[in-house]
Amino acid sequence: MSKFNQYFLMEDEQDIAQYVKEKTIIFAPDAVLTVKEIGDGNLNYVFLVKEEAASKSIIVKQAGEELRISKEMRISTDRNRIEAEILELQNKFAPGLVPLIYGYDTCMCAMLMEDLTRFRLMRYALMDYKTFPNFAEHITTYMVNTLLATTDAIMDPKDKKELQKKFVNPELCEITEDLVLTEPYNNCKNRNIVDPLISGFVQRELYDDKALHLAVAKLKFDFMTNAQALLHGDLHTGSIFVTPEETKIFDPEFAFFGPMGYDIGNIVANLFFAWNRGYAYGQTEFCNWVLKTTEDTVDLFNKKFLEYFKENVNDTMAKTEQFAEFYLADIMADTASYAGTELIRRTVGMAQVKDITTIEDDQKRAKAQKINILCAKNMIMNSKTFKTGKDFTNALLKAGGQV
Ligand code: SR1
Ligand code: MG
Repeated sequence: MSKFNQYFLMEDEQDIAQYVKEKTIIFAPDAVLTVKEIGDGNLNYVFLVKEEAASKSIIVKQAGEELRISKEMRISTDRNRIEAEILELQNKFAPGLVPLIYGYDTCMCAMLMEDLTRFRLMRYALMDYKTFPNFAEHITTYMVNTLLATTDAIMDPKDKKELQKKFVNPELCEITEDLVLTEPYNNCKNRNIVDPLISGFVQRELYDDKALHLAVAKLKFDFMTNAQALLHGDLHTGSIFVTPEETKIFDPEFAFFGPMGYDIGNIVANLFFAWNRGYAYGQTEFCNWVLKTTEDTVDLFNKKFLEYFKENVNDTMAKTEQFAEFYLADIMADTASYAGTELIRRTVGMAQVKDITTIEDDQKRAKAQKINILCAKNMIMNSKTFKTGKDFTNALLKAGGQV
């Protein structure tokens, strides 16, 4: 019997080589393979498998029962199935913008996917102040096509409910409910990581601010109950591969039906982390590109949303005049709010971002963290006033001027 008929974590590179030979028709039994673990996320193991002689390569991604970020955290390995299935679906909605999936193995909780190692992880490229002229165009097509297409306005509500059954994702949603929408405001599980230089600021601005707690409590319950669209669920710059020409969005294991502003807000916040790093290191040209890209992302999303809505709306009541604009205004308010929660959780929560943590100068790092928090609070507390790209970048620049 094959050793791969019972789940175990393939930590050994020889296991991976044997696995792909046995379980795929891509490599012959005598192929000479090189295997390298290239995973960079908090959850899974990712291997690059290459057969140099035949110029073939694939990626194997396996879900472990314990998370990489913390051995105490155990979540269902079914997340890998969710990821493989949603990527196949998204490839229909947004062709060319997600990696190709070659197969999924329910026993080993492993998926085989297209090798994208010619791309760079966007977070690291931004940390080197690289710019990507097509990014706003690509990410807005991806978001409009995957998010709006899975709402009740466009999709047949019965088909949508069938999809909802497939993408119920309680354990990964719980991670977000805890790490993004609870702990940053009270440290109730004692897992926050607060830079000592800003501990007084965090106490005052986050832990003691009751009005903020109420606003975030409302957001948490919106996240848990508003099954608006099929989200990526963790759409940060570590879930995006880029080249100067192309963009691929991957790693949608947190996918579920939720408020679409959560995805859009994550993009905005992660662009702001890149800006903050550039600002700390005096990279003016790069910072201007980030601001322009944020504005283009919001404005193009609005434009493409209304076009897509007009062309594809099916629900009779959703065709009512001004409904699309009303729906979009709510999405923009959610975008501002969830950009705020992402900025805050990556600054004081358990899972932080290298854009900020690697700012070497203590004072500059503290300043970046304070900008994140002040900008976030403005976006959460005044979310309904956020409509255009400039509204978002003005909030960031205003926070920068206050610190
Ligand atoms: C315990 S997992 C921590 C974070 O990593 C993932 O990428 C998600 O962002 C999650 O919140
Ligand atoms: Mg991830």
